[in-house]
Amino acid sequence: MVEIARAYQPAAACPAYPSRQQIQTRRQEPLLAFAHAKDPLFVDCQMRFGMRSPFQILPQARTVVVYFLPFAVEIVHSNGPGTIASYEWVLAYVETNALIEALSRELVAWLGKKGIASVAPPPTHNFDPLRLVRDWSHKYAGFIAGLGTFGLHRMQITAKGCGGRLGSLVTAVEIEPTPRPDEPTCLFAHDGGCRRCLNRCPSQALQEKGFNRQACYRLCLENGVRHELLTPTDVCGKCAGGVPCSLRNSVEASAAIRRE
Ligand code: B12
Ligand code: SF4
Ligand code: SF4
Repeated sequence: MVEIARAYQPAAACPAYPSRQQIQTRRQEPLLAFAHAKDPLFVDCQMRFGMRSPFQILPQARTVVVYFLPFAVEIVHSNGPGTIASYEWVLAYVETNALIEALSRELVAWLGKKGIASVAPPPTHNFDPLRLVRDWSHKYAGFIAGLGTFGLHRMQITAKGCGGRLGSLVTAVEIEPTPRPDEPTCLFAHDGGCRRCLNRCPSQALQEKGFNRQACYRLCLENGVRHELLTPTDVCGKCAGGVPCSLRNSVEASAAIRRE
């Protein structure tokens, strides 16, 4: 799958994805992880958050594949300063959503030709507009597959940080699950030593003990209006820019600095 993502040529089959010449977003190598569809944490996710189980998505599910497409370093850095989402971040959001949709479509078709049934939930924009939740969480799937852990900012922090986008695919093929990390990847979860993302949030949606998703969404929509030349969208990500976990597992990175 990494090979497919690496060698990816925009498919004419996906009109949402612009031709390669038009794409400006640069990304780092994708990360990939696998969870067993019967992992008990999926049941936990169903009970605690009302998520669908892999079997409700695909009755013959065996594996949940989760991938992270990290944005190029300069894109993540561009969203560090100020309170308005940078043009580069907004463009990366739009282009990477389109890439995930195209990738999902191609993977499902490719596996289908081999007789393997698969379903890929969309990257976003399928959530309940009032409650602002969806019944499938790429983040939770990533956590179960060992791609990363949750940060204080509620996003998933992978080995390449949180500055990028997640996709997942439920498939009927059996693949050995990836081990989950033993340690958290967020410095706050590790030893309470960081709260940078809270200070970065322009809408105060993000608090140590809560998250006001409506306030976050309002700001995301405002940014969408500012960047309306791109396409109507909802985007911010200031909590993911200019923080220790933007581009790396912040706990490992700070341990490495202490060792030097
Ligand atoms: C609805 C939605 C929103 C809503 C609400 C967000 C929210 N956090 O609730 C709004 C519009 C506000 C929003 C904003 C943003 N979003 Co959004 N959003 C989604 C969407 C479509 C569904 C999320 C959802 O409803 N899940 C259901 C709920 C119940 O689950 P959850 O939020 O994923 O997490 C629950 C559990 O995991 C659990 N949990 C939390 N901590 C822990 C810790 C442990 C140990 C455990 C076990 C569980 C646990 O608690 C959560 C329930 O409150 C997902 C795509 C998807 N389908 O997954 C993208 C997604 C979560 N968004 C994403 C991003 C990047 C953003 C923004 C930065 C906007 C931007 N692109 O610039 C902001 C960040 C806001 C923030 N700090 O979280 C990415 C996250 C990437 C990452 N590295 O984690 C996703 C995965 C899209 C993608 N395809 O990449 N988003
Ligand atoms: S900025 Fe600090 S506290 Fe916030 S999620 Fe990243 S590592 Fe955790
Ligand atoms: S995306 Fe923006 S508004 Fe939402 S929590 Fe992060 S910094 Fe705050």
